Amino acid sequence: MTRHRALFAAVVTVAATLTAAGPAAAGGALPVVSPTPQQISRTSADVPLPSSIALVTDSTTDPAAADLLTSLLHDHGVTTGRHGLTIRLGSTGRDVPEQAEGYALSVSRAGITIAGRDGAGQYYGVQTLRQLFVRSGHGWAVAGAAVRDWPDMALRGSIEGFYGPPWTTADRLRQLAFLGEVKANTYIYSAKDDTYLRARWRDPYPAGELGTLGQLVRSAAAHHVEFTYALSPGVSICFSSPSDVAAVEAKFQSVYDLGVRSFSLPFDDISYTKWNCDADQAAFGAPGQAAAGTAQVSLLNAITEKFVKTHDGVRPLQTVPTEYSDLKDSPYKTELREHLDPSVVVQWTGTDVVPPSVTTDEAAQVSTVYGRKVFLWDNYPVNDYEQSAGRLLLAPYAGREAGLSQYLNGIVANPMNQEAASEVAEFGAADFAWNDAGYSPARSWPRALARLAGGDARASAALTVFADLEHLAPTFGPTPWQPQAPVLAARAAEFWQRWTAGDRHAISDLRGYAVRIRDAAGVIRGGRVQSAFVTEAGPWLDATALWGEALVTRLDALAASSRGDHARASRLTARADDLVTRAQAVKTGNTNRWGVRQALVGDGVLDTLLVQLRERV
Ligand code: LTM
Repeated sequence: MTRHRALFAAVVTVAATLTAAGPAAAGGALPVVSPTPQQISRTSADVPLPSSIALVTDSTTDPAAADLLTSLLHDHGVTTGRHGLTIRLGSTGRDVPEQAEGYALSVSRAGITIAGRDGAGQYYGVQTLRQLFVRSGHGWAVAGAAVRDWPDMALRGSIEGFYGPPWTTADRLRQLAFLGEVKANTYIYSAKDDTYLRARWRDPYPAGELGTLGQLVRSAAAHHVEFTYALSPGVSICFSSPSDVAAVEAKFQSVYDLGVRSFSLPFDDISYTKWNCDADQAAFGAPGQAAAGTAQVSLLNAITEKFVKTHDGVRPLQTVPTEYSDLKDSPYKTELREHLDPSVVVQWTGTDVVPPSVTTDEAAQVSTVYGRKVFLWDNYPVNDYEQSAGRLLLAPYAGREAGLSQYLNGIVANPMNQEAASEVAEFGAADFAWNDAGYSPARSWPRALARLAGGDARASAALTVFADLEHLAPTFGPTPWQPQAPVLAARAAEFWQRWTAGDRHAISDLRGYAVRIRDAAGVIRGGRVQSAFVTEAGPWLDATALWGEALVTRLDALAASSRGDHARASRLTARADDLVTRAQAVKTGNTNRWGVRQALVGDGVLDTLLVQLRERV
């Protein structure tokens, strides 16, 4: 980041923070808007929303933005007509940022104006307006504000790129709506176990499958999300075979006809130092890294020439190289750097498959190695590998350095097999990709949880307790990049310090938190939390209730023994032992590559605390 830009970003961030949180001009603090806008300020008091407004559109108005605005108004009891407060929606207006997908929004008693640089900008302006609605008596008002906003990264969203059961159509439809809501514009369809994408990549889609894909493509467009179709032929392709190249084109054509305009040819997780046909040996020489690079480049360049450049509206082709998780130059990477068409977008996962962090230095280095800005395939919160077995990954999106937008052309998060649970981390990834300088995990994470809780404050607090117990973010090695249960661990440490100093009141303080753990599942299930999340998290919620009850019971046993009531202490210890056994027996469903496992809850912290407490009784 240049010094000027860093300074500007810092000023904007401070301004946004002050206006969102502190005392402001007439009307007080603004509601929080996510992703964090580049520029937002309070300009007037809240504007009451009448029962009817005049919606002014023109030939530049984006249909998806207009639909979203109309349903937003409708949901707030407002009809659109010719009279009342004026709302203008289009691509003309003063102050519109020059960046693609940017928008300017102003709300005052004179009216509301949303002017987008393009259709997406208009749509994002409406998504911001949605967050400025505030309760006013029995009705609604809109916070008086001026916003100028644009994304820092061109590509933002998710890649369904995990192993194990692919998402259902309902999951994908929910994901596409979610992406639009958080101003993310990319969904890459690359499920490893979707047979038509990888194992049977040559086979044409049956009519039913095509129908479902068409539904997803239309839904993506309605949410301003680019549906990127990723075909992985590397497991069996003969690179030098004209019929295999034609098979790739035919598969792309079949989804182009459904409206797909963005394509990828990933080569991750294949054996690239052996050929799938003898003809490749003749065409590219003995198998090896450099030869693999040449063969892949030949396909990527051919598809760019024969398909991307010959079809209207198609975006630059994307790929995932076979070497995608390091910074070292190699004969393979040299081939890509020197011969791959410069328009092809290259993905990279960081310095490892699941890196502990991603820095600007690393991103700068990798762009030198690949000869272009790269597109981060971020393996968080994916949970398809052994270290993640039995886990939901609900920690914040963190460890990505501000300034990455200078070196990356985008970020897509690889989610869990559980779609709704993935939205917690994805929310942060979208926030970061929109405004990396303004991003703070500590601010973004509670917003992600509050969103999941449907704005229900009690459920949001319960989700925070639950997410602390599902906080561990593993790497491919033994050391996690985010720790398990940091809040509970800190409370346990404080408890032992006080206990050792002879403070017996420490028990009741920790017991208060144990009750919150015990009750979290009930509050989440009884609150306004997204129902898909409640279903997905079912086994972990069941286990949490049992672990929480075990902790409450252990603390009661300790209290009894410290009062000298040993009979009660021993009864409670036996009961807690039984609860621990039952908690350990709760299994995940068979919804992951790793099959049925123990549903892990606060492991390494909660179980350790229970053992330590038992020893003191
Ligand atoms: O990360 C990449 C590029 N490929 C695969 C993913 O499909 C998989 O989900 C992750 C996590 O296990 N690891 C990979 O290597």
